Amino acid sequence: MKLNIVAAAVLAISAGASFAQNVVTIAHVGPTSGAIAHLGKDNENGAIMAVEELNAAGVVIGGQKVTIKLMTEDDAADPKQGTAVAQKLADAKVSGVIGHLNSGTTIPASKIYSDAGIPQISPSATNPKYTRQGFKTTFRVVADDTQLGGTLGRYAVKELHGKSIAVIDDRTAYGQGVAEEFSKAVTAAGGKVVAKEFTTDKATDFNAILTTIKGKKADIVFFGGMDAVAGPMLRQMKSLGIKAKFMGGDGICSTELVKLAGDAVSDDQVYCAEAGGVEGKGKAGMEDFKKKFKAKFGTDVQVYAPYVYDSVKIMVAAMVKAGSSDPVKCLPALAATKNYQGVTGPITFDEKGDIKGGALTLRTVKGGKLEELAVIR
Ligand code: ABU
Repeated sequence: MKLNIVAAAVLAISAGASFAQNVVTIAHVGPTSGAIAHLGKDNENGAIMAVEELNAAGVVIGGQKVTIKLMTEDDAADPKQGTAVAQKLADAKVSGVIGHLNSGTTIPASKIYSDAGIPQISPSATNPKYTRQGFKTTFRVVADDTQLGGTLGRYAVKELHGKSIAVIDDRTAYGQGVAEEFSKAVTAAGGKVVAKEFTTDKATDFNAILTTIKGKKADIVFFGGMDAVAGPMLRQMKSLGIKAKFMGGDGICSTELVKLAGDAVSDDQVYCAEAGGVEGKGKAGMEDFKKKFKAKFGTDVQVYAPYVYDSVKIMVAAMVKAGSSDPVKCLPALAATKNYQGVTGPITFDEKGDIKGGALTLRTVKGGKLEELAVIR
């Protein structure tokens, strides 16, 4: 009998089961290979930092001291690889998933986590569909593309006084979605979209679409996509003599964009928005996080590492509150997260699992650095 219990425990550990053990396994998934590996690694580092801090402080779940184990997986920003990783994590019966980074991987993976009953918090996927599928397992700690595209579209017309606006997207769930919301908001604000072009998230040559846009005399170019594509696009705009302002969502709002675009960017030419933001006293906490992050990893935060950090801590706080890492017990506690004071600001989930009253941070590039213009709610 004793032997059977030991054997069962060993079996559970080798199968990756993480509840009812003194090791609780949480997974992080993002693209740590490919063109946006710098963003995936940024997110992963946020998870590593949170887990190390939790274990150093000590975590007690249901009266038992536990160690949080972080499983890190690479989805390469590829929907197929994303679902393969999700199935692997479901089979391993992880207690929770933080990720994925891209909407194009997060949305298909969420069905697998939902079927397995595993709670998932995305720190960066902004396509609204993610939390609108009726799943009880999906949570998001950032604003969505409706808010991002809508705010940037209004800003383009009302503040930047754009008259002829060109829109490009990369045909991903994120790029296409944010570009559509941007276009709608431009039109609603009385602006004119003079060109709608598209590329892919792997393209490197944009001369044909940029030449079309030049012909339409666009004064603003909006790009729905990621920094890895936006950087070379900005360089090609410069070589074609296009002096238009360049806008994008959170996918281009990274420290890497400035490096990728190099001297192709002039001051006040690029405008982008991060799908979150802190104000007032919250700023000191964020600055402190960024300093600790740089000291630990030797690199600046790209965009979403602090949101991953908060996501891990919220997930563990829900387990502590539920007294169990069993997703069945933890999920209601996670859904009930209210006014959690994270480094990214206060977090309360609405009935869909979205952050209530999420903020945006509008930024521009000045002197080769991303500078904050405003936090908008
Ligand atoms: N939100 C920008 C990057 C991630 C995504 O939604 O695809």
